[in-house]
Amino acid sequence: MGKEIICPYCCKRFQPNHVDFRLVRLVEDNVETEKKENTELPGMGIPTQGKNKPKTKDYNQGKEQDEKLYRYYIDYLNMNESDARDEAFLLPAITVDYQSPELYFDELAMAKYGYVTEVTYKGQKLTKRLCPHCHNPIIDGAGKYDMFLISVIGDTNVGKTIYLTVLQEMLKKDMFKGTIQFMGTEQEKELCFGNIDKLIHEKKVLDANLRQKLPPMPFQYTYETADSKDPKSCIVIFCDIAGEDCRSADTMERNGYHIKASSGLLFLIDPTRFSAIKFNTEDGMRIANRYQLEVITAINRYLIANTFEEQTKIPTALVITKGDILRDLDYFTEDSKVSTLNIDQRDLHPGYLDMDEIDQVDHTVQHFLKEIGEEELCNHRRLFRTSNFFLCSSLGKNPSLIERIGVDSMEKFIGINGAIKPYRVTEPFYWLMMENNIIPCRIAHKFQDSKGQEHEISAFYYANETKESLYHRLEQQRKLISRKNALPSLFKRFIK
Ligand SMILES: Nc1nc2c(ncn2[C@@H]2O[C@H](COP(=O)(O)OP(=O)(O)OP(=O)(O)O)[C@@H](O)[C@H]2O)c(=O)[nH]1
Ligand SMILES: [Mg+2]
Ligand SMILES: [Zn+2]
Repeated sequence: MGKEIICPYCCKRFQPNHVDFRLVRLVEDNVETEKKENTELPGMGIPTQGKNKPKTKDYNQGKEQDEKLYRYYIDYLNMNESDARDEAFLLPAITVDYQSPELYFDELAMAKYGYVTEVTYKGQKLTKRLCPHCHNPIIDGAGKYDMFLISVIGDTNVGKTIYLTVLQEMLKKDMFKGTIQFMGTEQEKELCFGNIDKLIHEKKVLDANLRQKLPPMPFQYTYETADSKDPKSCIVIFCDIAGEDCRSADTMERNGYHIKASSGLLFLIDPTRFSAIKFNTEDGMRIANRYQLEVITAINRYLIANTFEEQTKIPTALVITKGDILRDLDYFTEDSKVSTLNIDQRDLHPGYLDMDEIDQVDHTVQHFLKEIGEEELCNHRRLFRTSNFFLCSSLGKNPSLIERIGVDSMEKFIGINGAIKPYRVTEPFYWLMMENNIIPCRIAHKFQDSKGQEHEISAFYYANETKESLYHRLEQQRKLISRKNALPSLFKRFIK
C-alpha cells in the first residue's frame, strides 16, 4: 500500500490517494493549448519571477489564480502580493473524486497500491500530482518510498549548514553502500550543489551572509543493510534553518514550519561556546552558551505547544560539532580524562547500527559535559523523549585564512587547508534512521549447550520490533542449535 507523503515545500503530510492534479488544458471548451508554455507546470518551490503575466482570469487560456499556491508564495516564501499573483496564475488544479463518472484511472493499480500516479479527466491525461495543501508538485517516487524529513536546528554559527553539506557527501561513500540522488527542481539543485561545490571542491567556508537560504532538499537515498542483499530506497528531505530563527516561537513558526513535520531532529551544539573551552575565535568574540540552551527550550516549547505532552516526541540527536577543536585541545585523546572514545574512527556501522558504539558515544559525551561543568546541557535532555548525544567534526580541522594564486591576483579566503576530513558525521543520521525503522541493529548472545560448548546467536532487528518478539527469535535459534548439537553427528546435516 502507498506510503505517506511529505510535501517538501509546505512540509505537510498526506496519503498518496489524496493528491490534486493540474489540468493540462482548458476544460470548458476543451481547446488544445497553443503554446507549450501554457501547459508547463510552474509553481515549483522557487519560482521564476515572471513579471509580465496577466493577473486576471484569462478565458482564452483557461488560467486563473491558484489560491493555494498564491498563499504558499505569500506565507512560506514571503513574496509580495503582486509577484505571488503572477506566479500562481496557472491552469486550474482539480481535487480528484475517484467515484466521478468523468474520471478514469487504473483500478487494478489502485486496488494493489492504494493510489495512482495518473488519471484521465474529461479526456485529459493528468500526470502532474500536486500537494493538496499548497499545490506544489509532488516529487517522483512519493507514495512508493518511505519519506523522512530531517531538520537540522541550533543557534547561529554552530555548524548546521556545513554539517548538512558534508553529510550529503558522506552518505555516498558509507558502509551502507549508499547513493543519493537529488529529487528537487534544477533550480533548487543549483542552489544546493552550489554550497557543496564551494565547500567540498573549492574548500571555501562561505560567510553566513553570503550563503543563500536553502529550501527543503529532497534526496532519494538508496542503501544496503546487512540483513538483506536487496538495495532499499527512501526519500529523505533535509531542512536547514538560520540559527536566529530558532530563538523565538514566532520566527520558528514562520521559518521553521518543517520542524513539526520532522521524523528526526539534529540538534547541533557548538562546544567553543563552553566557558571551559579555551578557544580563540577569529574576532575574539564569544557567543554566549546561554543562547544554545535557550534554543533547546524554545524548540521544545514550540513543539509541545497545544498538546498534552511534556516532552518532544520526535527523536532528537544532540550533536556536539567542531570535534576537531576539542581534539586539538587534547580532549578525547589518549592522555585526556575523556579518552574512552576514538573520535576519528571510521566505518563503525557495517550495514547496521552498532548500538554499543552509540551508547558509548552517549556516555562519553555526557561525561565530557559534566567534566567541563556543562551539566545543564545534560539536564536539558529531559525535554526530549528519545535522545542521544553525539560528537562529530564536519571539516576535521579548523578553517583558516588561505592565500592562493587566483586567475590574475592573490586570492584570500577562509577555507580548509588540504583535504576535508570529516568524522562521525553520518552517525547521528543513522541513529535517526534506526529510530525510524529504516536501518537495523544487531544483537548477539553467547551461550553454552548441554555439552559445555560455546555458541553465538545473533539477530538483526528494527526499532519497532517488540523485545518479546526479538527474544523469541533468539530463543528459537538457541533451541535449534542445542537440539542439533544433542543429536548424533550423522543427523546434524538434515537440520538447517
Ligand atoms: N573547526 C571547525 N569549525 C567548523 C566546523 N563546522 C563549521 N565550523 C565553523 O562554524 C562556522 C559556522 O558554520 P555554519 O555551518 O555556517 O553554521 P550555521 O549553524 O549554519 O549558522 P547560521 O546559518 O548562521 O545559523 C563556519 O564558518 C566554520 O568556521 C567544523 O567541523 N570544525
Ligand atoms: Mg546556516
Ligand atoms: Zn505542500
